[in-house]
Amino acid sequence: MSKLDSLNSWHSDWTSTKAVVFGLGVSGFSVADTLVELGAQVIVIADKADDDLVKVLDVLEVKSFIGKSFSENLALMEEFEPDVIITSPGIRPNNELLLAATARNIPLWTDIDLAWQVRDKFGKPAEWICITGTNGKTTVTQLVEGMLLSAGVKASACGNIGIPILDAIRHPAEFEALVVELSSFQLHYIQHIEPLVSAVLNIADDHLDWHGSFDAYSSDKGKVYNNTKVCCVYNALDSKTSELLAKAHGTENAQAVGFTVMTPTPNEVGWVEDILVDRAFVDRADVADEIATISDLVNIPVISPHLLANVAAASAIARGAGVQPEEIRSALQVFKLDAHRIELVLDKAGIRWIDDSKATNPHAADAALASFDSVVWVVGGLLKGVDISNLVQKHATKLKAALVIGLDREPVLKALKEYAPNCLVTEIVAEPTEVMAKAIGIAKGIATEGDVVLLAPAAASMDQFVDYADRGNSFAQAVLEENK
Ligand code: UMA
Repeated sequence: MSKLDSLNSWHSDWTSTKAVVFGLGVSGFSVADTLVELGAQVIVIADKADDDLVKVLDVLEVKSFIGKSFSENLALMEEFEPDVIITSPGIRPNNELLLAATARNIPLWTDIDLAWQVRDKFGKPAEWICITGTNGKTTVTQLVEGMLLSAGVKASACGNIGIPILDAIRHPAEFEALVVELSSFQLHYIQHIEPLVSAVLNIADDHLDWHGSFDAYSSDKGKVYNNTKVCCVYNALDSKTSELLAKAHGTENAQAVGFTVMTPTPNEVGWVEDILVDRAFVDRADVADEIATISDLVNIPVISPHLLANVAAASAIARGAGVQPEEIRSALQVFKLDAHRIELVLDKAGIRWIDDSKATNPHAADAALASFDSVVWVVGGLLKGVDISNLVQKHATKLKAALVIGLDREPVLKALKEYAPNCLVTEIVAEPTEVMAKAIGIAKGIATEGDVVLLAPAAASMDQFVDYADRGNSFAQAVLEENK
């Protein structure tokens, strides 16, 4: 039996455990901080880190080694003789230090694995509701959190959404349920968790450069279903999600429930025109319960098909976790989308200017483009090894114009030339600070009544902006400036 096997509780004796924390961002810091609280022996290794975090580690008397070479890091690890290495999710599996640790049979965890072991800090552990997918994860996680809160459950969203799960585990509120957004990176490394309810919302190309292939990416996502206790939710219109469920293990006692934007069949939650209907958590196959209607979504200015899918998914997940239909309806009535998700920036002279900067891959951009009929499209950025041609081909007829931003412009220009010959294409060559002003200036000259000027770049933002929020803000600022 390995030493780690006996460390299955917050209240285990962690004092003789040695852990290398690899990476010092949001999750790495929460891991080091938790291990200190547990009394374990910790060192932190990272290629780079914020000075502020290093200073806090100094106060906690944790040694950190930042920006060392691989051979220096390896020497540190060998001298320290860790029982476990806990990696940040963003670090790639082919990282030399991780490969060296694996070759030496040092177990590899992430913050999620540590959180699972110590989830009983306050006695009865919170139930975990785990959500993944290529797109919509954050919105569905927030919706489910709202539905649980509406049912009077002390719930918190955490994980890839930005709140490290260990912060939620240690929170004095003593949560009863954690709605855990899991990324493909976290799932790649994950060892063993037992969700109450789990869901894969959809699977499309993303992060292929990190995972190496689509199959590797999607099978990592499918790990979320393993050992689910009560309910596994899949997308009835995306057969890849049900295929992943079929391959999962430890789901024998869990109910499989589909969600859909179409009329639901038995065992599904979906939409019959404007009515959200439950045909899964009902007594008989021929019964359908109304959960809510579109008019309950009072705070959502643009109701897109993917929002309806997200609402159906969240409702299926919440019903699986025991939330009643009327509690779901109350949650929907107060729900607001985060910024940069099909956000209406301006509606003037019949032209709508919409910020969907969160569309960081073609699948997300597809959902945005599907919501409108005549589009002046702001597209491009870092493509992350993903091909954009299918997206262009699918929406070619509605593309009035395209303004191509970002570093990876060539493949976008090529796809537009080949598949959207009638689309007016402009390549935006400008300094990062000028990109949006230039693109929006041109869009203003092209868009007419009935058009939507849509920022849905189908690509990551870090080539020209700090992040997708910065890109969206820059779009909004340029739109308001140009329409003064
Ligand atoms: N580092 C190295 N070497 C490397 C890469 C990173 O040393 O080659 C170190 C550096 O110290 C760096 C740190 O690792 O500062 C960064 O770690 P990280 O990239 O894992 O990011 P964290 O700050 O720990 O944040 C992570 C998630 N980020 C990623 O998975 C990239 C956050 O999701 C998450 O909110 C947070 O943990 C808390 O759980 C963000 C994200 O962009 C939102 N996720 C991706 C997405 O949604 O597409 C997957």
